[in-house]
Amino acid sequence: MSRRIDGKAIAAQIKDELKEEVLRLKGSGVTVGLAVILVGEDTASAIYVNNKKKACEYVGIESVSYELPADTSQEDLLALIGRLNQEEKINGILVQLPLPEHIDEEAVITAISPDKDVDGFHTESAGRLLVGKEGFLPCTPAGIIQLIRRSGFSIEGKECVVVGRSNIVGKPMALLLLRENATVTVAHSKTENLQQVTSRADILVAAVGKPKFITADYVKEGAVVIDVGIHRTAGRKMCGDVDFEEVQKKAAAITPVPGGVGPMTIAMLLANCVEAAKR
Ligand code: BQF
Repeated sequence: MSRRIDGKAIAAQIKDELKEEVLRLKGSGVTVGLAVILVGEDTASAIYVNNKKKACEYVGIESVSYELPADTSQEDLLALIGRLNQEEKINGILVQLPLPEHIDEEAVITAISPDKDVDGFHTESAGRLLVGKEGFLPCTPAGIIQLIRRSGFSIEGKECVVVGRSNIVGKPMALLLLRENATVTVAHSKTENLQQVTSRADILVAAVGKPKFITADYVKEGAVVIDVGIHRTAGRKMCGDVDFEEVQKKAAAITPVPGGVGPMTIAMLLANCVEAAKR
């Protein structure tokens, strides 16, 4: 039987730390402001944006939200970002992804001032992470590092396998683990003998995008298993990329879905906003 890593509790602890810091900043005349932009009305995106706004309110970050119609032109969106880049009271700008088909996500993300890139998706932020310069870290991978550390596991020297190579999770996750002095393997949909590769992992990060894809056969006895996936089953229950029931019998520790990585992503967004205001 394994330990369940309580992401919700660890995120709550981080939010309480941030709340105090926001209060301290207010005392010295500094406010923290986040602009949240949502284009169209994707159901999941609306939920995520709502989670972010509520979390901001909790820690005392002033969030201003822009909910734009699905047919908003790229030009109008870029113009809004241009104005927010100039606004002193806005420390962070978040554009909720995915954007409607007719909008070029890369163009939108790079329009955000790197100083306000609290999602850490700008090529400038990615470049900084790659070469080891200070910058905003993508929230999900940064949250996972915190989750592992704060549950008392060490990363240095460990064999880590990341399954998935997206710009938002897989690639930055690998870089952050490397920065923590882990030995890192990035596996993906074209990896041969995937089970053999993942079975080497002391720390396994699953960002596959397929419900319950990681079964016990993919996991080494005593591994720490981090589940990045979020899926909804036919019965409206949530599940991750990991078959929790099966894998928990074999792992030393495992994150649940919900209540694992998700809340940490939100906590790291808040941390980036506070950092942006301090700089
Ligand atoms: C939880 C996200 C995929 C694609 C775009 C708490 C969130 C989720 C789950 C949340 C996510 C996932 C977000 C839980 C933000 C994380 O209790 O398990 C919070 O709001 N997330 C997003 O903004 O965009 C996504 C996943």
